[in-house]
Amino acid sequence: MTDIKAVLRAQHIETPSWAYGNSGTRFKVFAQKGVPRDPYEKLADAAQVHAHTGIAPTVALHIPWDKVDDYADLARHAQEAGVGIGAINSNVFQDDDYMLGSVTHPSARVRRKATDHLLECVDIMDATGSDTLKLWFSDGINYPGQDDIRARQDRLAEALAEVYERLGDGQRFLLEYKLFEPAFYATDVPDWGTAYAHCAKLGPKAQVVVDTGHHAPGTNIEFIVAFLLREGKLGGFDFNSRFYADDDLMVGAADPFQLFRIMYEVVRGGGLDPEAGVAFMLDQCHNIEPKIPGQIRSVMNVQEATAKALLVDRDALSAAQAEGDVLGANAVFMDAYNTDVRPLLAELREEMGLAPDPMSAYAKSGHFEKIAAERVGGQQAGWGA
Ligand code: PSV
Ligand code: MN
Ligand code: MN
Repeated sequence: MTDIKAVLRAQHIETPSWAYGNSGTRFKVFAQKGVPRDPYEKLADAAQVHAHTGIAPTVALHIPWDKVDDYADLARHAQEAGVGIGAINSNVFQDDDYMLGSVTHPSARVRRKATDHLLECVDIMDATGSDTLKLWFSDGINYPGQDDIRARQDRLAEALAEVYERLGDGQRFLLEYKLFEPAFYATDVPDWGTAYAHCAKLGPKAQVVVDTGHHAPGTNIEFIVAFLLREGKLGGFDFNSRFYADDDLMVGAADPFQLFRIMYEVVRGGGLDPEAGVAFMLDQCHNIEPKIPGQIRSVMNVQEATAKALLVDRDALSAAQAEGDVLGANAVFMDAYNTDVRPLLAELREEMGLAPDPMSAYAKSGHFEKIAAERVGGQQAGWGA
């Protein structure tokens, strides 16, 4: 039988630097107390999440939201704080030049500028030791006929090929898809199929990232996960929750059962093996809730879903499936989901030298009071920054 605790101890969940900054809605950014004033302080906050959960040892950066003069210095600072630099997220969506697109823009000048930014992100990977570049394009069109859908795919393929060529040994890029927003009529990378086709053409260093908030309502995300993992093309997750669109709420908050189903397919496909290279990242913003506890809660939610997925009695499930025992198979699956794994995880944390409840441990630590007093004028997470 799988040593569930050993697997859970080895799981790594990456938190995003932008989750620690001030964020809000299209209507208002709500400033909170103690929010980081620079990327260095974001890393310090991420280190708190790791210190209390023991399983969040890396932080994703977003460029230029986390622009600094010396990235090697930032990486050193991260290490001193007890975390490492994870994925480098590119940003080709916040410049006036990108109104009609970035790498798929009709103008060669704008495409060059966008691709140069992606290449600069690979330079930052070199400087920080990051092995993953995450690409999300807001590119698309709002009106039928606005631009040539097929030509935009050609331009996308050209840019991706140039970035792919630039990747060094041990580096990869993850291509993220999103159904809609900010483009509404036709998005250039709208779904996993489009992302998969571009990545498959390029080779093993190109994989797909599944942002759980980027699908149409009712989409069977676990099917996508199973399929991509089977093809060796599941590079990772951007975890969050959605009720309506790209809500970016805490993972596991809206639909913990869906998260369990996703994690079951990860377990089933060997996606928790470190060699599988699946990155478990959070992509969220905490508009109304405190940031560090919001991240701690999110990490715990992924961990709980993973524990439940590991508890599925695979032998019993296979036997029921082979016999065509529909209700029996479903019962095996639901038994695992309905198990309260919190005592198991509390025990695991104590074995790791941590407090059994990271939420109350953080609340009691006095860290929030300290940063609230020290930091004045925290940074905005990114949008409009
Ligand atoms: C886009 O909606 C997205 O999911 C991409 O991953 C961006 O990098 C991120 O959100 C920005 O928060
Ligand atoms: Mn995302
Ligand atoms: Mn998103």
